[in-house]
Amino acid sequence: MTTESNGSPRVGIVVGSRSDIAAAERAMAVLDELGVDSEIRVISAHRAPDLLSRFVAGAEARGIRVFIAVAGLAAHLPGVVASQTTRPVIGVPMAGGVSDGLDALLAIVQMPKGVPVATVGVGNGENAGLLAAAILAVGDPDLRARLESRRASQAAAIAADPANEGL
Ligand code: RP5
Repeated sequence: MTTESNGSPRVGIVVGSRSDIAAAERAMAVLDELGVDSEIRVISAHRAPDLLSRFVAGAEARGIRVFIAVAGLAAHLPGVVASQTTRPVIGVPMAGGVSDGLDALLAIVQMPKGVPVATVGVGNGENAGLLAAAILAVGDPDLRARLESRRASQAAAIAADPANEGL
């Protein structure tokens, strides 16, 4: 298990392998930009199931409000995390394997009923971070304002593209 943390984390990001860490870092970067502290752990659901359970239980007690779980191949990590918490869990499928990420995408998005996992696009750590922030923003007006401002900047940058002159 490894920790990267930037303060008192509200979002717990867990990856199934070190090979997934770039997507986790993209989630952490966007959360950082929005003033949301997060942490990254490297814990395989099938190679270290007891450690994963300890992480989920301990994370909740430390104030984690939302989990992001990043995994490839059979990609059961997000579902296993969700089975142990009622906090929202966002799954990030990773490319690789026989169908270059389609396997992980279907594994995560096709979570059977009773225990939901939200799913973002293959490798899309940035959207996972933004969705985690949107969930937290429901009860945090300052964060909501920062999210709205980010959206406005994004739209302004597109409007400023020389191809859009005169619109
Ligand atoms: C999954 O298997 C991980 O999430 C990773 O995406 C994939 C490959 O893992 P490594 O072989 O790189 O450890 O458990």
